[in-house]
Amino acid sequence: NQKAFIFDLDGVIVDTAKYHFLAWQKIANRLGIDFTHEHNEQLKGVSRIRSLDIILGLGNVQVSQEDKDKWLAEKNEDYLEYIHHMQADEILEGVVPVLQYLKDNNQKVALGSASKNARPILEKVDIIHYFDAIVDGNDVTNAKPDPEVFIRAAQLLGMSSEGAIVFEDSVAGVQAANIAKMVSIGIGDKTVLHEAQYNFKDFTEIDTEFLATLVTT
Ligand code: B16
Ligand code: MG
Repeated sequence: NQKAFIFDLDGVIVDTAKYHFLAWQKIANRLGIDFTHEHNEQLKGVSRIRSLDIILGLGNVQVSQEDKDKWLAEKNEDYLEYIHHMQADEILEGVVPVLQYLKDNNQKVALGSASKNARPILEKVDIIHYFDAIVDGNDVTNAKPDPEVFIRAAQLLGMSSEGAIVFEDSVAGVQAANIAKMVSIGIGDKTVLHEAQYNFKDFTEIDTEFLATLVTT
């Protein structure tokens, strides 16, 4: 049996959410908007543009399109500074053994991320070779919870959407997987990701027995 296994990036493979937070917080501060870790939860899995709109909404601040473009560029420049220093030790625990198991067992592996910086991050942490296909924020027009990113990933793998398996840390991403009729696996807080078909705190909780079940069912 061969299945399509699709991984989200941020919060699933690496914890880049902390860098997104720091970069957005600087922008928010300069706009005079209070931006906390709790607010940051809303930005998970959400596109860059939508993230800025959410932050502006928090402060009830309105800016011109020109200024928006400026803030988006500044945020990304700052974020790139952070990810420039990333190394393989920032891959979240348990991820590589799962990727290795899938490779060893002839499974198809893809990335399905909202980030436009996905490729350089995978290269930085040196795991890009595990992926048979990559679909990221540069390739899609509709953001999660729209299932476009995952459907395209399955297509690129030459596999059908049905039966594909998605690992996600965001509510929007779990919803996207469910809409695509894929198997949704929530990574993180079970109460937040209660719409997922399966829940795990992190990849250290996923054993080969479970992966074997996914492959055969
Ligand atoms: P960028 P994922 C998402 O990545 C992040 O969760 C989200 O916080 C971020 O705004 C989005 O990527 C866009 O990222 O600014 O790098 O294009 O979780 O879908 O891998
Ligand atoms: Mg994510």
